Amino acid sequence: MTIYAIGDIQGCFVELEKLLLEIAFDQQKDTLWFTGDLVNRGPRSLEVLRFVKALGEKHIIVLGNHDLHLLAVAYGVQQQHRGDTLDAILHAEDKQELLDWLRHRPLLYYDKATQFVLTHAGLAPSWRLSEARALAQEVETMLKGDSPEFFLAKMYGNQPDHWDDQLTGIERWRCIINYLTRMRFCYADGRLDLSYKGEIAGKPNELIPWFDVPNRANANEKIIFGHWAALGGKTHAPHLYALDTGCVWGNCLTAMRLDDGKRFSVKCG
Ligand SMILES: [Mn+2]
Repeated sequence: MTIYAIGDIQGCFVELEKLLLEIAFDQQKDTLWFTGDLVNRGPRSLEVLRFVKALGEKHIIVLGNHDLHLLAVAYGVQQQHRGDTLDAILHAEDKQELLDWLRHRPLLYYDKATQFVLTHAGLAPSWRLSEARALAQEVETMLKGDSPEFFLAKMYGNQPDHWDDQLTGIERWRCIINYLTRMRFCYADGRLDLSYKGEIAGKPNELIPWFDVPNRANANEKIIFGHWAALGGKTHAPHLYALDTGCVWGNCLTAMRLDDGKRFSVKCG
């Protein structure tokens, strides 16, 4: 069995099909992991959702910020943003099945056999893996519950921006979601900055990529993540595998074979 991890697709279904040809994907033998943000901004989110769901046990996906946004819009607690391309899903006859499947997906996946960690944005610098897994599960429990709309309605916001185990309720869950699905830069003390989205080269002095925060508690973990197209798939830090190569922005869609780290890419368009 071969496992491939694939970066942010964001509705680029044609490129996903090309990438699967490139890796000669065999549904009988291979498993696909996805870094999240399956949907939005690109043209064919509905087909991406249907395809990934139909993989059944041959896939793992962790939720990204755009996937959570889709859930919030679909449950009627958030408006679509300018540039959103979620309409086809919202009008699909299998909409409810797709949404139910999506809200039962994890925010963090840890594979015991390979010891890889998969999350959309990364892990808060202060979290050990065991803590991160427990915190992700707190949010997953809310999403899977009977009334996800109450939770989704209060999910949005940049505060609190610093993890503290004393946080409770929605503030605690929002902080967990922001670290797992929206994080790029932090301050040296691990506080999140959610405003600067540009290149590392042009960043304000006080900001540090989350994986470079000093004394990161999870620095020995092998972490696969997406979300950050401006990295171009590269980090200088060991054990970190950045897979968002900006397909929806006209760049590439990338897969990594877990066995040997070999990467496969297809150009967008
Ligand atoms: Mn994202």
